[in-house]
Amino acid sequence: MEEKVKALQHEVESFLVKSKEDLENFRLKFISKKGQLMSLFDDLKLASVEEKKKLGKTLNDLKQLAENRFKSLQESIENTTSSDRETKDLSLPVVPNKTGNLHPLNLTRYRIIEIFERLGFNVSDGPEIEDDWHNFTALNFPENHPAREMQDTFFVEKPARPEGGNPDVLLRTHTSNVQVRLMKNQKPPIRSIMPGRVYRNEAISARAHCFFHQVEGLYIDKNVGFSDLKQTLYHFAKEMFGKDTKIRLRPSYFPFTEPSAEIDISCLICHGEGCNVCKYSGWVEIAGSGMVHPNVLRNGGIDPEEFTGFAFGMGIERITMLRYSINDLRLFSENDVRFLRQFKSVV
Ligand code: 2U9
Repeated sequence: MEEKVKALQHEVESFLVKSKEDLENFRLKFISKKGQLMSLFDDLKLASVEEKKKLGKTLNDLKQLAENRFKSLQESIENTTSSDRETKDLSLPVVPNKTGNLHPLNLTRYRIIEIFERLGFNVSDGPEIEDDWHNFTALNFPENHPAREMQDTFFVEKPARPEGGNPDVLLRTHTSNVQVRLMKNQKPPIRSIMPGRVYRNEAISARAHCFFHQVEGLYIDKNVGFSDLKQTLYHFAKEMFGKDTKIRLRPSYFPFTEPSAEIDISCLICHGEGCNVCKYSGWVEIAGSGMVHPNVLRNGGIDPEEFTGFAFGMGIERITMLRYSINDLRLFSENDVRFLRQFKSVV
């Protein structure tokens, strides 16, 4: 019997418990009334008085040992969930962390910057909260131009005079304010693009938003002509949309350029055949442009007799929508990861 007790003690100490089932087996074998330990207590009843004296305490100690070990095994099994232990294969390769990716508007912005930087343009930045002069007056907007109305522009201050009139501080409606500041601070040659956020007092829909992003460009030097404008935007269109892209210029009007032209590219979807993206015209508009108006050059401190320049402007949202076939402007500002995860992280 002594040997049986010793063997059981060894088993209690070395019994391996890795799961809840193992723990239950431990309980059945060493703790439960029908287990091996209890049957040794039954055997002890039949032993001699001498043996009872000798083994009674040993068996009680073993019972205590089994109960203590059961408690500590139970705690450690509960702390490590069975799903962790039984479903994780530690030999598997590590699952890569899901890193974020660039917003599609940034992908387009970086690509536009890349194209123009290769043509020798640098990138300029300026304030989003602007005064009337830099946003409108310097750009040859007449006093009564509709863009200056409250319905079109977000004003930041209240009217200075009680009788009304527009306040002086506003959220810029285009990035042209940066070009005005550039002309004031830098002598030609100026060859710069201005990407940035602009604000207009518009109701939000699939086709319009109260804020969006533009890239404008300005090139001022001696003898800059309309052919430079045309060639630059032709090159841009081919780089941005593919080498088979055609461009066409349509006459237009802006207060800050004269002559002015809208730039269309051949439709990327139907290649000129006609589809609902190009409204069956074969062409889609990507930018506005023109030769900088002499009044604007003068307002920027540049002599129009000595220097000429061209300027252009495009909506980054519009270019991105054409590039990725996106049909709703609101997707850009909703931050829905199901939309955002569709774009790769490389420009
Ligand atoms: C200076 C002189 C000239 C910038 C220009 C446009 C034409 C134009 C629109 C395109 C789509 C705005 O985002 S949009 O709605 N822009 O059509 N912008 S020429 O001309 C300038 C700017 C600054 C000093």
